[in-house]
Amino acid sequence: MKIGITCYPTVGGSGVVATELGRALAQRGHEVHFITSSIPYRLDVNAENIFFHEVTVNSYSVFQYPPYDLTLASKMADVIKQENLDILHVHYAIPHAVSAYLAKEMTGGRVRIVTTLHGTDITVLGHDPSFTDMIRFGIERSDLVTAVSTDLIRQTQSLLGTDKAIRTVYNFIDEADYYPKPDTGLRESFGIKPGEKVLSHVSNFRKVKRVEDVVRVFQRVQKEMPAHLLLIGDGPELPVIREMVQKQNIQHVHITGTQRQVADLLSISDMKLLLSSKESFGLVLLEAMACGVPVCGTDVGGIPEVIEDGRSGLIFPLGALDETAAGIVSVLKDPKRHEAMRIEAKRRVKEDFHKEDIVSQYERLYKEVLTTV
Ligand code: GMT
Repeated sequence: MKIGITCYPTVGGSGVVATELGRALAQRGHEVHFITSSIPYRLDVNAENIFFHEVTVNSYSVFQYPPYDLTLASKMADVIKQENLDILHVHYAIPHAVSAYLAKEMTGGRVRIVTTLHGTDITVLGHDPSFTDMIRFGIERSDLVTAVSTDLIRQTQSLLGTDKAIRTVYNFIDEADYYPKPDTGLRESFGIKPGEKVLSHVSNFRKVKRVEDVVRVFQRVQKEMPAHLLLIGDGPELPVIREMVQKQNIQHVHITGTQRQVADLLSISDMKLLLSSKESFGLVLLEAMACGVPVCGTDVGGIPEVIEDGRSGLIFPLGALDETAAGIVSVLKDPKRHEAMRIEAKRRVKEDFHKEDIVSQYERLYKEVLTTV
């Protein structure tokens, strides 16, 4: 098949999933055309069957704002015609599904649009009345819609009032990148002594990630055992967290900023925390689990579809900080239980979120949508 992919190319779960999917499809012999504003992080444009079409927005003095969505639609239409695309798979309804619809109309309507919902377009923008109709339009005009969790389907249908069929296709990670890595001196470089426990958090530090809760839980854990906290990533809330740590003089918090070698940092962790107030899936959970790290999350969005409470990790109500800390401490104090969770976490990623299985699901959906009129 000839498949176009549009995503936000910067670091972020949706961009990572779209890129990995494109790479895997290309390895299976499909021709994959990325239509994005820059080369997606992790994409090798020289790889076989991979093509990159840059969306360049020119700025004209008549426009107060450069029209990215229209430029994208034009580029999509161009690539659909030139490359004779069968499928245009867009990640995010807004603006990508709407631009894709325009491009389809501009090119005679043969191409099939597949839209994958990742969360923020629904759970944040879906609440904004000025966007609701536009998101619904993008979804309803797509030939096939998938969402990264069943909870996201439920939220989409209830927020937008659409009865469009949406299929769950879970996210996956590349197990060639995420596996338990040997510690080559990282613990020592952070001053972590043998026997001390390590908690970690990876995110883009947006408000919904509730990183303050992560730090508060860590403080509670520290009262029970010597522990360190790795805060990995960057984003708008990072200065707030930095100030919190400094003002309260919280010891053993290591703010690493954005890191390329996240698997190495995860591999020295004993538990990974994702205490978000909104989270459609939580790709970072899979990354940690693949590195053999049990995960602790809130009972929010798609998180309970990823973590099996008590087996591959722990789930607690949002904001239940005492309960969360007590749960973490009880696992960390029980080496047998912790080891069982590590094994279960790795098993779950391999068996239930396996890359090849998920890529095959997308392939089947593409074939299905190509045969329906
Ligand atoms: O979490 C973010 O802020 C980034 C966002 C993105 O666009 O990458 O993540 C969303 O998509 C990921 C990939 O499907 C999911 O793993 C994240 O759970 C989802 N984020 C939210 O729902 C907040």
